[in-house]
Amino acid sequence: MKLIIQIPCYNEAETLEIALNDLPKQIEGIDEIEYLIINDGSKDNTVEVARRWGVHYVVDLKRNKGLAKGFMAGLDACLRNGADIIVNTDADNQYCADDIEKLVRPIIEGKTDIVIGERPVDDTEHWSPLKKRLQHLGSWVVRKASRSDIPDAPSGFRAYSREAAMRLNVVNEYTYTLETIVQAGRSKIPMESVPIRTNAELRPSRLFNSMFGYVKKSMLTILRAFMMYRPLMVFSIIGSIFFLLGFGIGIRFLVFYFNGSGAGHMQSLILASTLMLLGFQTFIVGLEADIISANRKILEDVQYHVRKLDYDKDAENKRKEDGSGSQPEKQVVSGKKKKHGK
Ligand SMILES: Nc1nc2c(ncn2[C@@H]2O[C@H](COP(=O)(O)OP(=O)(O)O)[C@@H](O)[C@H]2O)c(=O)[nH]1
Ligand SMILES: [Mg+2]
Repeated sequence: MKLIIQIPCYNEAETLEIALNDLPKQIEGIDEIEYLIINDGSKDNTVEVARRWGVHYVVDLKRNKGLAKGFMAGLDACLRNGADIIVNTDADNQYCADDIEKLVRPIIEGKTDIVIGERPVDDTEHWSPLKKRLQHLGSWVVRKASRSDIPDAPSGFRAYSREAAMRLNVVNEYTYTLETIVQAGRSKIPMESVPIRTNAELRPSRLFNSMFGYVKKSMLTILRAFMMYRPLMVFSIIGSIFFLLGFGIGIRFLVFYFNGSGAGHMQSLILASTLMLLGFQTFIVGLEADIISANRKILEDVQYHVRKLDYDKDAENKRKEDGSGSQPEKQVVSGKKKKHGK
């Protein structure tokens, strides 16, 4: 069984080596551990630090594409290189690397496909009370949207089985953490959480630099992900609000009308019919979105089978290459193998 530990990096030259040094070299039940970094257009010498340390793979994106795209590019490379389990951790050594063992154990034992590390949010000293409350609120919304019981949704310390990684899709550009939980929950991919430890802060968070920006982007991401899986419900709620508002105003008009003063309330009649129409139209849009979402499920299924063929073939070739004793060139760019001059 092969484990690849991936680290998304954006200008992480200062802390990456500390994070890499802490990574486990062996884990019971795992035959081989490899290390991969995703360099997302860093302006510093992140790549040099990683190469000097001896990571097996560097996914080198020339321009910054954001954490979500970087994460997916990493998964792609891990799958092509034959990972049976993929662990994601941070370059700022935020997570206690010894707990990677706890993350992978339920997958090795075949109990689940995704394991998410639960940080001790309330005991994290360098977080403000507001940030702690927002983390809890965000996780609660994700639990509702995904119908799961994951206590710490924004945690980036996770393990995925090969099967689960092949099914994942991220369309937003901000973060993969929330969307993947909604997708896994709604698609009924087995998922569980284990408590993990965190380390002292080496640098401030890059993703949580503005409170307002973080909340806005997170809420939009969750709403969008939820709408992809339950569009009819969302549009029905919005449509009902318009319709009921119009209906109430219409009743009010009828009361006036039957009391003989209907002529003075024409505006109410227009507003009532406009709102009711709007509500009805919104419901129809919901039906259309529901059909699109059914198509998405079919597309996801097709995508899974195409990925399986593609990735399994690459992984098999890789195994043969490794087995033949030749030293394979392991540096990769965007998931594809790239030859480097010596
Ligand atoms: N690929 C990629 N990774 C990023 C980007 N921004 C941050 N990261 C990485 O994502 C991880 C989490 O970032 P961090 O600032 O620690 O956020 P936090 O853990 O949520 O507070 C780190 O390993 C960063 O290097 C980005 O734009 N692209
Ligand atoms: Mg971090």
